[in-house]
Amino acid sequence: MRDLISLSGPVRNALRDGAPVVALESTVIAHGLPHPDNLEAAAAMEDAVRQAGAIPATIAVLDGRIRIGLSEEDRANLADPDAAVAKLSRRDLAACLTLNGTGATTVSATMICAHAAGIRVFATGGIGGVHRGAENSMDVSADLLELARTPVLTVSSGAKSILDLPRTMEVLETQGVPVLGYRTDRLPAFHSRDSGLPLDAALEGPQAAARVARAHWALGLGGLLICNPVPDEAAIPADEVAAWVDAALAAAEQDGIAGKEVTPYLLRHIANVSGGRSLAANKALLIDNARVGGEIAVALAEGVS
Ligand code: PSU
Ligand code: MN
Repeated sequence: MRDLISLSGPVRNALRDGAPVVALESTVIAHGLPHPDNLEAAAAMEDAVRQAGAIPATIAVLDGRIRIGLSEEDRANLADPDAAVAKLSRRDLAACLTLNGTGATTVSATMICAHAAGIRVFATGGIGGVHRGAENSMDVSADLLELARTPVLTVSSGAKSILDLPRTMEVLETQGVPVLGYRTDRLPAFHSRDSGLPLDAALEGPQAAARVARAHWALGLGGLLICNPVPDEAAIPADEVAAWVDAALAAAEQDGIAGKEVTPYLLRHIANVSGGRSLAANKALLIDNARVGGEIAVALAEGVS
C-alpha cells in the first residue's frame, strides 16, 4: 500500500498527530464543473476545511500513484479542460495505478483512498445514485455500494435531481447506509433544499454527527451519509431545476449517452441551460459541505461524546 499512496506533508503530519483531516474528491474538479469554476471551487473547499480547523486532503491518481493532499499546480492540471483525465470509480483504481495513469476520483474511489490512509471524513457535492430509467439501463452508481461498505462519513447535499431520488433512497436503505439530515429532516436535492422525501433523523450539529459515526463504526459497519442542504441564498426552486433536468435528460437520450459519461454530460448540459445559476448553487453547496466536513472532523478528533 505504501508504494501506491503518497501523502502530502500537511496530511501526513495531521494523520500522525490525530488531527482532523477532510478528504475531497477530484472528479468534481475534472468532470463536474467547467473551467475556471472547477479551480475556484476546489481552492474554496480547501479554505473552508481549514477555516473549520481541519486539514484538506484532495485526492486523485497522478502518474500511477494515489496522491492525498494536492498542490495548487496539481489541481490546476486536473482542472485543465484539455488534459486527458480519466474518471475513476472503485473498479478503475487498480488498472490506472498499474498503467501509470492519471485520473480523478469519484465518491467511491475517494472513499477507498481516504479509508486506506486513515481519513474518516469526506466532503463532496452530491453523491451518485440510481439513474432515472435504471429499471432498464441498470445504471446505479458505484457510490451507493461504496457508502455501504467503506467506513467513511460523507457529507453531501443529497443527490442530484437528475437521479431517481426515491429509488436512490431505497438502495441506500437496502445497503444499510444511515442517511442523516444536517439540521434538516428532509433529503436535500442538491440545487434545492428539499426533495420532498423525509429522513429518519436530523442531526443538530457536528458533535451529534460524530457520535452517530462512532456508534456506527463501533458496530463494525460501513459508511454514513450526512445531508447538508445548499445554503438558502444559493438554493434554486425545485420546479426550475426540473425543467433543466428534463432538457438535459432528453439531450442525453438523443445523443445516446451511456455509462460513466452520463453524469458529466447531464451536469454540463444543466450548467449551460441554467445560464450559470446551477453553477453558483453547485459551488456554494460544495464549499458549505467542506465547512461542515471540517467541523465534523474536528468533533471526531476531539473525541467528544
Ligand atoms: N455530483 C456532482 N458532481 C459530480 C459528481 C456527482 O454534483 O461531479 C461526480 C462524483 O464524483 C460522483 C460521480 O461520485 O459523479 C458519480 O458518477 P456516476 O453517476 O457515473 O457513478
Ligand atoms: Mn453510472
